[in-house]
Amino acid sequence: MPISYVSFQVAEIAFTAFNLERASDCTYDWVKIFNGTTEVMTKCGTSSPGTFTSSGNTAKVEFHSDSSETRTGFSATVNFVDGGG
Ligand SMILES: [Ca+2]
Repeated sequence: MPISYVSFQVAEIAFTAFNLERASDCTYDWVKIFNGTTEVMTKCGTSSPGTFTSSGNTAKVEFHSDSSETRTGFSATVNFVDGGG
């Protein structure tokens, strides 16, 4: 009897530029990345998240800024790739 698979896709988020206000605890301006609904990282300053790949078919990027210090922000590309299975 064959074993069937349901293929699914995962999100691949690649940050190509990243420059936010810096703070030791990222309290002012930040980017948070969620794997599904689970927060996996908070980044600020020039500490780029690099490339993040979700484990399931949902991910979220949340950006917050306050009223002071303007920088260039971030850019990212999102691809949905075959996660196997
Ligand atoms: Ca700010």
